[in-house]
Amino acid sequence: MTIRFGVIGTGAIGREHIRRISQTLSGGEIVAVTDVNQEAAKQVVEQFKLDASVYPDDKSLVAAENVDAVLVTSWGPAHEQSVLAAIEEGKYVFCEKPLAVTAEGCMNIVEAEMKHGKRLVQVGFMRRYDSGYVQLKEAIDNNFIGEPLMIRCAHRNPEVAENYSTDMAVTDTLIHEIDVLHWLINDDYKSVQVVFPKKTKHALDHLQDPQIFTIETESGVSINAEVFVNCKYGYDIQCEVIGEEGIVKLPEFPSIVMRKDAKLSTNVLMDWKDRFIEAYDKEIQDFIDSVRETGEPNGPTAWDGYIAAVTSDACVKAQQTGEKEAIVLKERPAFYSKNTECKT
Ligand code: NAD
Ligand code: NAI
Ligand code: ISE
Repeated sequence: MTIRFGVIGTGAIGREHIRRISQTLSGGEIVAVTDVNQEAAKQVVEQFKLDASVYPDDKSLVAAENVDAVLVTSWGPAHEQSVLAAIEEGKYVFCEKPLAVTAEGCMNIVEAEMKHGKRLVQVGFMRRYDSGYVQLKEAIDNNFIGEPLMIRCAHRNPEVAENYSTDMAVTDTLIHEIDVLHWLINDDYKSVQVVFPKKTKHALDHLQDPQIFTIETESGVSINAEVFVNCKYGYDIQCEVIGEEGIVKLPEFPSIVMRKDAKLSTNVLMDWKDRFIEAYDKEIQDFIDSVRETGEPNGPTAWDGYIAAVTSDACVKAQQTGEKEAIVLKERPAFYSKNTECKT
């Protein structure tokens, strides 16, 4: 059975995912698209030569009879409404992060999915499919470094759009670390504090950049996470876990090694699309395969979306207060007790 996708939001990542589903992956096809900018939706049909209908809005797309699964790649504040509409219709849904922009919105989705009675939702936290993070997790789970004690990580973008605001360092950017780090060390977050170091001259007036988040986990692991979105030199993701018996660290992204003009160098990527290209392929292939084989998606759940939203709310509060803010989750429902195993 081919999974027939309807896509809501045909912007940057919507087009990327349409390309991968129609040209790279197997078992899926694009049969419907919509975007608040209807021209963008029409263009995508032409650009990728899709045999797909253009719908006026998310509700009509979700209701279309030939749509089996919905891909939500609109901007964050629109996600909740589209995901709830998909659940209401009993359709599978792959939703880009954030699942919803508030913890309450994520809980609405969690409750709707539990009421439906089986899993329909997967959230686009693709780092769990990245081979570097998968190797870190294997090493930690196999006790290679003993108990993790500290994590040092950095999320650096060369630049951001003018509308990128201080809170988006959390809701748009740090959210990937928020999701992947608790999964990596099998722990829960307890508190967060934020400091703003000296500001780069490359950031617009309204944006604090860089920012440093100190997150403490329930077991006492201390996480130091830098977000620096005007770093200029490249798109750079770093993560080092320091344990009682040793250290594990993400590999550098592969590059040829160059010797020229008395210099030894390697390339640094400039774009997130390239850094996680294999992880994006794997997460959506896993979604397609799991739905076809088991009738449920297998990757990051709506509950993972909720954990990220609660943590992200505390991080934004900590940006505003300068104080240490508590991260308090509701109890995990039995419905989400099974640990997801991302097929990589
Ligand atoms: P974008 O602005 O390029 O595209 C968003 C598109 O959605 C636009 O075409 C816009 O017109 C459309 N849209 C907005 N609201 C809509 C609605 N209610 N109905 C239909 N269409 C709507 O943004 P993007 O960079 O593609 O990001 C989209 C989403 O993907 C965001 O949630 C973002 O956080 C996420 N994202 C994730 C990653 C990742 O690494 N996982 C990377 C980039 C973006
Ligand atoms: P974008 O701005 O390029 O595209 C968003 C598109 O959604 C636009 O075309 C816009 O017109 C459309 N849109 C907005 N509201 C809509 C609505 N209510 N209904 C239909 N269409 C709507 O944004 P981008 O970069 O593609 O990001 C989209 C989402 O993907 C965001 O949630 C973002 O966080 C996420 N994202 C995830 C990444 C990842 O690494 N997982 C990377 C980049 C984005
Ligand atoms: C973008 O939305 C992403 O999700 C990228 O992975 C991230 O690096 C970037 O900072 C975000 O804007």
